[in-house]
Amino acid sequence: MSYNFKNIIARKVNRSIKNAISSKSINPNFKEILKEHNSYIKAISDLGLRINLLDPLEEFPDSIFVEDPAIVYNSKCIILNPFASSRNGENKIISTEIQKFFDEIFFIDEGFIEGGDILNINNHFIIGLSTRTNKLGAQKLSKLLQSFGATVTICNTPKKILHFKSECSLIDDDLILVSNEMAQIDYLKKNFKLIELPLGEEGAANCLRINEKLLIPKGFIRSEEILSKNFNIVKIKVDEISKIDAGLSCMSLRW
Ligand code: CIR
Repeated sequence: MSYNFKNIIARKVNRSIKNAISSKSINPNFKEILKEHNSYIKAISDLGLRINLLDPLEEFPDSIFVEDPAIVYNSKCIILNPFASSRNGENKIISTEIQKFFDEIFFIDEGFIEGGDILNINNHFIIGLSTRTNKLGAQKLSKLLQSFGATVTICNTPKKILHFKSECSLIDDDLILVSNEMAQIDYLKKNFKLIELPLGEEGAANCLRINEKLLIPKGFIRSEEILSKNFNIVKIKVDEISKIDAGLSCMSLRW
C-alpha cells in the first residue's frame, strides 16, 4: 500500500528558512517552524517509523521540504529536478546524502519536476503539470516509472495551486481527499472515490496517511469532523509552515 511506511527522511530546520519562497511574501519565524517540525517528527516517530534526519542546508531556504527533490518507489529512489531556481541544487545534495538508504538511485535531469506534483497510488502515479513541473519533466519521469512496471497519468494542476498535492492526498486504497477545486478534475472524478472538503478548508487536503493513522493539519474544524468519522486522526500544527506554502506531506520522504 502506498501509505504503509517504515522509514522517513526529513531534514533539520535551517535558520535561512525565513527566506523561503512564500506566495504571500511572508517571512516565517524560525523558532515557530522548528516547534512545528519537531512535533511533526515526534508524531511520526510515535507511530514507530525510523526517522533519518539530514543536516540543515543554510544555502537552500526551502530545503526542509525534502518531498520535492526526490521520490521513492519500490525501494528505488528517483532524484527529481526542481524548477524553483532557489531550490535547484537541493537535488544534487540529497542524491549524495541518501545513497546509504537505497540500492538504486535514478535521475531526472531533463525538464522540471518536483515531488509535490506526484501522487502515488499503489502502482499508479498521477503527475500534475504545474508552475513547477513541465511536460518534459513529467514525460521523463513517466517513462522511468513505466520501465519499473508502474502506470502513469499526467494531469493539469489547477492554476492557483502550487503543487498537485498541495490540495489532495491519498487517504485510503482508492480514496483521495480533495479541495473543491481539485474535485473538478475529470480524471480524479472518473477514476477514484473522492472526499471533498468544505470551501475555506483547502489547507486540510494536504494530509498524510501513515499506516493506520491519518495526520491532519490542526485548525480545520469541519474537515476534522468529516475525517474523524472514519479515520484515526492525529492533529499537527502547521500554521507557520503554511505561510511558506507547505504542509504535512512536503516535510518527509517516506518508504
Ligand atoms: C516552495 O515554494 O517550494 C516551498 N516554499 C514550499 C514547498 C512545498 N512543497 C510541497 O508542497 N511538496
